[in-house]
Amino acid sequence: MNEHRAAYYELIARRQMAPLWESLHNLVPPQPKPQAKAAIWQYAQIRDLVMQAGAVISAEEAVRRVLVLENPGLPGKSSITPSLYAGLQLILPGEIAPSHRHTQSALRFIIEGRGAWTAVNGERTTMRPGDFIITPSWTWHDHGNPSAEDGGEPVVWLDGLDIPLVASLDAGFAESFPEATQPVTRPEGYSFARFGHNMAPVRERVSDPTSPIFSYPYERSREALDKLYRHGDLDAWDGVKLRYVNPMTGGWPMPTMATFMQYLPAGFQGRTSRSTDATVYCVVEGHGTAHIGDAEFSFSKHDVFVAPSWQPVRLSALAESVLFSYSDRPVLAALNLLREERI
Ligand code: GTQ
Repeated sequence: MNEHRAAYYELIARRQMAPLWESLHNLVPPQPKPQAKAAIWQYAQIRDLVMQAGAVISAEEAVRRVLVLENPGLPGKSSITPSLYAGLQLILPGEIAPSHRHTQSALRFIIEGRGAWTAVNGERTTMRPGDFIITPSWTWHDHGNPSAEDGGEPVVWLDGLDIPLVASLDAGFAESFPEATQPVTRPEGYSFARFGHNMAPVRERVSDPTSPIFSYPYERSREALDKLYRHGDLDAWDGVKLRYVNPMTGGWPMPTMATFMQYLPAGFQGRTSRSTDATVYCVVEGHGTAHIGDAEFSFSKHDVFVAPSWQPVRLSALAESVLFSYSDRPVLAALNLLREERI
């Protein structure tokens, strides 16, 4: 850079100004250039470490005993994509993760163990592997696990939150509930009875953008995928893929996060696609290979992997496989920034 320019840049920097022409191509790139990298967390390699967290700190002291899955391209950001967070939460028999609420929306995808519960709006939902559970923005929520005598076992789930998105908007609020757990005022299954059977209370108004169903049981999603596959509904890119819906709107279950479940038959070799919604996958069943950009990952049951925005993704299955996934698709769609390409 010539001296005249360098001196000028120093002068304007003192007035909190900078020359756009030095950064225009970075600020307005011809296509997305994600800092986030394709990455995988293989459960076989991290499970012991997740369980060891149980001896390091109690759920009560930790408030949330979670190992954050941090994208290697976003160091120090506690983010798996620029807008989304992922973590593995452990709750041991007899423990409680105390009640709080925050403006960030959360999803729980149960990985292993059963019998723990999460409470939202006075209703507890029992967790089972493969269940997709929602904690809507600004609702009190606590998690708990029955004692070992009552059949409690260590339960691990994937937390998906819009923490980085909310942080980028400076819109985070949080508070603690005065008690460890919120009062239980409704029987388990109450919300599902009201909204989970393709029916809804007659006089219910739609005012909330978040689905009134807290728990989408795996059994039902799995059965739907199975039936569609048997009928021959196999997409060359996606296998059999369904999105979860808010039954009151037909839209996404949460305002900021979309969730999906897909089935890939044994031997499936998917074609390549890409999209601007960076996506986090969790393997529910099976094993196979994910090609994401230049990366190639072998995935197995319970692994978590992430595909950054606009990176070509190609999935193949060695055994019949089921993948859960979530992304910020509702945000991109609402802002007219969703682009997809099937290659
Ligand atoms: O369970 O409320 O992984 O507030 C991060 C923040 C879980 C939760 C996380 C949270 C929670």
